[in-house]
Amino acid sequence: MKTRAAVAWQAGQSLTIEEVDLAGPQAGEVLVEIKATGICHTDYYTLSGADPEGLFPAILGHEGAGVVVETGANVKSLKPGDHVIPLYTPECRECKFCLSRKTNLCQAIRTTQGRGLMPDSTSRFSLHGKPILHYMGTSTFSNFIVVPEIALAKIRNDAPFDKVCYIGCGVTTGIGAVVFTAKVEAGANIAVFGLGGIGLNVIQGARMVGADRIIGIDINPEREPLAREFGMTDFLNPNEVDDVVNAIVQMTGGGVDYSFECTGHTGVMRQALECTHKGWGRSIIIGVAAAGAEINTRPFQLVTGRKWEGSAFGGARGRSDVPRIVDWYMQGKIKIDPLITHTLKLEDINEGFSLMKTGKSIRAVIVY
Ligand code: NAD
Ligand code: DAO
Ligand code: ZN
Ligand code: ZN
Repeated sequence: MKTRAAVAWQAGQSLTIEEVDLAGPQAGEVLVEIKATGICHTDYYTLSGADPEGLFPAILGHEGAGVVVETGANVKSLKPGDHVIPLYTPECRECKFCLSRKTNLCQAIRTTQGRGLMPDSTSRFSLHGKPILHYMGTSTFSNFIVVPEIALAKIRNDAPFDKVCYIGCGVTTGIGAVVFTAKVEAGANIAVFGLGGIGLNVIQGARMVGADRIIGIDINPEREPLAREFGMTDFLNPNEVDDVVNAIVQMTGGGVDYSFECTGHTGVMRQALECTHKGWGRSIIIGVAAAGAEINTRPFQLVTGRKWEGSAFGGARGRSDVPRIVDWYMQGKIKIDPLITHTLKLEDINEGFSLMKTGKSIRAVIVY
C-alpha cells in the first residue's frame, strides 16, 4: 500500500512529504494507522545530525497514537480496530531484561531497531524501489506504519489521539521517572531542572504522588506560570541566584530527597546530584547529553550517600504501564491538554520543528 509520510533524507535538511510504499505486516507484526503524533526533541536531535546513531533516509517520529488496521500471522494480543500507542521501548515479556523485573529496557528487537529495520532485518518502507529506514521502531511521521506486536500498547478506545499521543514519549518519560524509576513517596521534597516537555511532566508526577516541596529550576522565566499550574511550589532561575545548589540546600534544610535532570546539560546534571540530601539523596538523569559528553562530580558526593541514576522512557514497561497512564489522563489525575501548545497538519511538520527549536512550543502535535 501507499502511505503519506514526512521523509528525512539527510541530516540538517527539512523533511519532505512523500507517498511512500509500505509492505504489509509479516508474522508477529501489525499495520497501524497513525492518527496523531507529537514532535519531540529526540526527533530533532537525530534530524540535526548530532545523533551519532542517526541513519538516513528515514521516517522519524516516535510519539504517536493510532488504530490497528491489520495483523500478521501469530499476532494474538491485538485485532483490527484496537487503539494503540507505538513503543520505542518494547515489552516482549520473554527476554532476559523483561524477565529480570529490574529494567524496562527490553532487548528483544534492539539490534534491528537500532539499524532502522524490522526484526527480519528489512524495511517495510520504500520509495521508487529503494528502502527508507524505520526510526526508533515507530516512524510515526508516517500515516501508516508496520510495528512488531511487542512494540504496541493497547489503550482504551475513548481516549483522544491528539492528546494521548504525547504519552508515547514525553508524558511517560516525565511521570514515569517519578513513579516507576524513583518511586517518590508522599511528603518528599524534589527538584526538577528544566521545565520543558519532560520536566513539566516530572512536576505533575510529583504532585500526583503527594510530594511536598516541588522546586523547579529553569533559565527561561516564561516557564514559571505553567510549571506552577502543574504543581511546582517554588521557582529558581539560575541566572538570578549566586549558587543554585546552595540555594536549594538552604531552602530544604540540607537538600532535596530526589532531583530530576531534564535539560541534557552535563553541568546541570552535576548541580542536580549535588543539591540532593546527604545520606539518601537520589538524582535521576533524564536529559540526553550531546554525543561523547561526560559527567563529573567529586566521588565523596557518592561516598556520603547520594545516588546518581538514569531513567529511559520513565522506567515504564510500555504494554503494561502505558494503558494505565492513559487511564490517569482520562480520570483527570494528570493533565495533557495545556502542554499541547500547537496542532498542525503533516504538511506543516517543518514549522513544528521550528516552534520546538525556538522554545515557542511545549508540544506541537501533527494530526493526520
Ligand atoms: P525542552 O527543551 O522542552 O526543555 C528543556 C528546558 O531546560 C528548557 O525549558 C530550558 O530553558 C531549560 N534549560 C536549559 N538550560 C538550562 C540550565 N542550565 N538550567 C536550567 N534549565 C535549563 O526539552 P524536553 O523535551 O523537556 O527534553 C528534555 C531532555 O530530555 C532532552 O535532553 C531530551 O532529549 C531528553 N529526553 C529523554 C528521554 C528519556 O527517556 N530519558 C525521553 C525523551 C526526552
Ligand atoms: O536498550 O539500549 C537500549 C535502548 C534504550 C533506548 C532508551 C531511549 C531513551 C532516551 C532517548 C530519548 C527517547 C525519546
Ligand atoms: Zn521523545
Ligand atoms: Zn523483552
